[in-house]
This record gives sequence, C-alpha cells and structure tokens, in this order.
Amino acid sequence: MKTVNTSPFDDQKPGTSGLRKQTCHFQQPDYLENFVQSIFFAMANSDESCAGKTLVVGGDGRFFNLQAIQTIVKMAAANGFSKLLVGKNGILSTPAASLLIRKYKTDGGIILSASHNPGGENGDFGIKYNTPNGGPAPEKVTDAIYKNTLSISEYKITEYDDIDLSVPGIISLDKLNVEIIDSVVDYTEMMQEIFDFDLMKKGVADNTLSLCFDAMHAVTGPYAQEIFINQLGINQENVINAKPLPDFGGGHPDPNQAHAKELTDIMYSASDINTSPDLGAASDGDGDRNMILGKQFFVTPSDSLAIMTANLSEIKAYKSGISGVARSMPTSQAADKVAEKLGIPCYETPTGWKFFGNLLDDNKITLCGEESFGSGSNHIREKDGIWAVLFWLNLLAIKKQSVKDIVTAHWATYGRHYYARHDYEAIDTDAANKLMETLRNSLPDIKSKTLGNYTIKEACDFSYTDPIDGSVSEKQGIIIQLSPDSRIIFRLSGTGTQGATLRVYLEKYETDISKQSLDTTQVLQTLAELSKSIADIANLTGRAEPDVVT
Ligand code: VG1
Ligand code: CO
Repeated sequence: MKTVNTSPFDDQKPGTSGLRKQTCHFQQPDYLENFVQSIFFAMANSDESCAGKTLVVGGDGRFFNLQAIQTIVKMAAANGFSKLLVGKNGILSTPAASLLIRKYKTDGGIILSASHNPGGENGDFGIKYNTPNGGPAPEKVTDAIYKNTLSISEYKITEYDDIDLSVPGIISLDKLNVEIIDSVVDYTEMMQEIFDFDLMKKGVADNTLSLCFDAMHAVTGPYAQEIFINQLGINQENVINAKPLPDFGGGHPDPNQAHAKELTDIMYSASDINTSPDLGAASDGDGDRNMILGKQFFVTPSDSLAIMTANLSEIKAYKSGISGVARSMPTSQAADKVAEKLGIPCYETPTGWKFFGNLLDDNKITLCGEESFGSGSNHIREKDGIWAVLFWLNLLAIKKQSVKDIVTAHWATYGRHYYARHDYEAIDTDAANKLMETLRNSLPDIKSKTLGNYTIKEACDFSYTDPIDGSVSEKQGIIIQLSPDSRIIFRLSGTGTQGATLRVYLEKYETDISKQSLDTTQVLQTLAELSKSIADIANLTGRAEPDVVT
C-alpha cells in the first residue's frame, strides 16, 4: 500500500447525476483518484478507514471504464474495504448496480458512466456514488464528497497487478475479496418477479406481440439478449446495436428520435404499417432511460409515466396498489391528472433521480419518472430502461391494443399534455448564468403580463423541501405558468461537459378530444416563441433556434 500526495482540483462538484467531464479530463493524473478517495472519505468509519465495508463497482462499458475499475479496486484494497462486487468485464447497467447494492446489502456502489453523453477518447466519462438504498447519493452526501475534493492532500492505493474481470468468481487481494458477478442473472430474475413472462412469451410465439429494441451499442445489449431473445423468444434481428462498444459505435447513446434513428426509421417507414413491430424501444448508455414508440407513433416520456400510473394495477408485481407517484418538476403534468383520479398523492421534485429516493424509501410513492426518457418504480432506486420496455410489452399483451390506441384513449379520459423540450447546447457559461439571473430578477414584473392569447398566471423559481428529511433545494428552475393551461420552464443542465446547456420545456394541456391529434410543433409554436422572448434567448446566447428538440 502507498499513500500518494495530491492536491485538490476545483472542478469536482457533482451535477445532476455524479461527476461528468470529458474523458481526457478524467485521464489526467490523480483526477479520478482524488474523486474516488473523496467518496471513500465520505463513506468512512470514524478512523477514516473503510474497514469492513462493501461496494458494488461497474460501468456502462465506455472507454476508460476498465482502467477506472482497476484503479478503484486498488484504492478500495488500500482503504480497507472487505468486499467488492464488480460487474463481469466491468459492465453493470445503472439499474443492475442499484439492484446489486440492495440485494447484497452493500455499503453503496460506484457507477462509471456519463449516461447519454457520447463516449470514447474524445467523448465523456463520469462517476457517481450510490448509497446503501441503491439510489444516487442525495445532495447532503454529494456536498460532503465535494467538500472532500477541495481539501484532499493524499490518497491511498495498493500496487497489485490488474485483475481479470472476465471470469465470474472471487479474487482475493489480502483482506479484500473481489467478486466478479454477471448481473444479467440477478436482473433477469427480478424482471421475472415483476412481469408476466409467460403471457409475453405466448404473444411473441403466436405473433400477436412484437418488439424491436435498440441497445444503441451501449450497456443494455447483454440484458436484452437474455430477456428479450432467450426468455421471451424475440428474433435476434429485432434487437439491434446489441454489442456494447467503448465508443457506442460513434453514436450518441441517447434514446430519442434524433439519436435512435435506425429504430425510429423501422417504426415509421415500413411500407405496410402492419408489418412494423408493435413496440419499438431504445435505451441509453447506462441502461436507465427508455424511449417508447408504437407503429408510426411516439409516446412522450411524460405520457408514458401517466399511462403506467393509470395501468399499474394490471401488472403482476403492483396488484396490491399504488401509494403515490412523483415526477420531476419539468415533466408534464399528465401524471398529476391520473393521481387526482386515483386519489393518490403526486409529488413534484427537482430534476434528477436522487430526489425520488426518500419518497420511495418511505413508501410515499410506487412509481416515478422524468421527461428525459426516465421511469422507474420501487423495485430499485434508479430509473430503469428495460423495466419500462417490459412494462409496455406486458401492457400490450394484456390489453391487446396498439400503443397508439392506448395513448389516445388515455388522452380522451385525462386530457392531452402537448410537450416538447428545446435544448440550446454548449452555450457560453457566463451568458447562460446571466440569462437565468435576468429571468429570476424579472419574475415580479413578468407576473400578470399578457402575451398573445396567453396570460402569465404565476412565475416562480422552483424550490423543493424534501417531505422526509426536510432538506431544501433552491433555484431548481424558473416556472412560468400560463393561462390557458400551459407552462414554460427554464433551467440549466447539470450533466453537460462543455459550456452550459439551456433547457426550455414547453407544455400545453388540451381536454377537447377533437384537438388532441394535432401536430405538437404547431400546437407549441406560440409557446416556443414566447419562451424566446421572455428569456431574450437570441440576444443573450447568440442562438436563434434550439440545437435539439425532443
Ligand atoms: C438530465 C435530465 C435529467 C436526468 C439526468 C440524468 O439532467 O434532464 O432528467 O435525471 O440527465 O440522466 P440535466 O441536468 O442535464 O437536465 V442519465 O440517464 O444522464 O443518468
Ligand atoms: Co442514463
């Protein structure tokens, strides 16, 4: 064991989901080590060692994943850990890591991923710590880790050789046992407990149920192979881009219609709509996001959450009922309408899964989701891509209706929330901060303004008080509430690695059934223009149009 002198980096503050930087930034000497040691200090016993502690370690397979794991193993040995559970070949999807932490009751886990950000030598890398409940560390823990990064002066590491991560089994490094584990087995078992595999298998066998899944060359490939192909009998060629690659095949592993283009083409371009699959789905770099498509039909993630909430009791594991639902603030209010009807609470949290943890632990909610293609339940403490795909597949098998019919029937009952997110990417950080500050300062004047057909009913800066531990998170985004029933929300991304990304969320509620099948872009056109003028976007950022619309 050796103790290495080091000095702090001033840019290791975790964002929405851990620390994310360009890969080359992570590769500089001591950068990863400093952050890992800062996590270990935050986990440590009173003597600053991690003696006797256990940890899950794995990542989404992107470039630098394997080297980072070898470093973490050597540092864990030096810090006194007694056991590590490491994903075979360094691979663990984020939901699988959450499951392993919970199932094997470890003291937490380290997940190496930059999720939907591109990977490779010129892409991004990331690291985050999950607590013993299996969920992303809450702000008080990430604040403690950040504080440690600012005062660190040394880290501990051993000089063992790299270990072989390819064969499941136990490797002993003196007091540390490293168990290499194939998480596909545990994860598949959990999915079988939640969903009706026999029913789905039958539908696939008699050709009444079909799926095309795009793993985007990211982490879900092996899980999809076992669950969709081996267990449910889906054809090999209907699981596309299934091989995890360190650079995701040069793609951008973000499951939306722009980046999962191959899948989107399959679902939209079949000459005969009857021959295209019933369900199209994709997942992201680390397997926690999902996109749901029907035949020539896109389901917004916000609608997906609402539909899951309305139909939850149809699914095997949730027959005993639902305690409540939660959505992140910018997510559309579709789930709220369902909660109202079911007579259950609907919580509105800041962006990021870490805010759902307490609500799930306290059984205040059974389901939760975000507009950014994330949904999940109390089965783990992360959003879960494959789980969401199985939810829809199981629902289709039960209802024997198309995705489009399920969604339009839902709108007819609850109203439709037209929804879009406009991202202005990699803008100048100072300009972005100035834009938010200017908006914040203008809130008192914005109220009661009239813009076109819209009146501003309320304008505020979202602040959240956790109902379990009372912790307060401020400045979580500007909400402009309009009449007729619409919202515009502004916030800055906390996962980007270059400059700042401004996210503008647009939402319009429509109860008139004859107006529920219009074109989203057209319906939201006026709100989009309003968003640009309210925040003076072109003037302050130099961008007239968003880079990405989802
Ligand atoms: C984005 C999404 C947020 C999500 C986060 C992590 O954060 O908006 O909803 O929880 O990514 O997702 P931000 O701060 O960039 O808006 V993942 O799949 O990248 O772990
Ligand atoms: Co992700």
